[in-house]
Amino acid sequence: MEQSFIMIKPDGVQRGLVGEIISRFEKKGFYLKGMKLLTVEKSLAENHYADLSAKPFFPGLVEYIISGPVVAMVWEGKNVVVTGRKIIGATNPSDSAPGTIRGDLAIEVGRNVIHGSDSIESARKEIALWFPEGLTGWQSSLHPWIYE
Ligand code: RTP
Repeated sequence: MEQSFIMIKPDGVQRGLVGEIISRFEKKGFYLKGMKLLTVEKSLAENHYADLSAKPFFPGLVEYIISGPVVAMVWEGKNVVVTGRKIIGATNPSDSAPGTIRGDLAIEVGRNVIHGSDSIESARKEIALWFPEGLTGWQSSLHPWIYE
């Protein structure tokens, strides 16, 4: 089944939003397949955001991601990549709809609380990058109550 890499950024951890964010994904019906709290090495942050390395905000973005612990997660479910992005909301919280994580919990683009993979291919790469040790292979007993 489809998986997405979701990361609560340092501002989300520092502001005590971990439970709130996890709750939104859990309540939707997605399965938590991997989770760890870690302080990010600069090389990992640069690698994760390599596509943005030419952007003027790149150095600030890397400093932000390494500024404190993050919660790295893998969530699983039907259409979790696209639906996860909808739950998260637009990149700039000024444009994020109320009811989304960024729309409800953030103000500035450079402190937008959470990352979510933007495609199935990105998710595959990001999960391999952040969870080289692999994932725990549990299955939810709630499956028949979430999927027809
Ligand atoms: P993310 O990768 O973190 O989920 O964000 P995204 O796909 O919604 O947006 P992306 O364009 O990939 O940008 C990655 C992160 O860079 C920061 N950013 N700052 N100062 C700026 O103009 C600016 N633009 C983007 C944000 O933290 C964004 O989430």
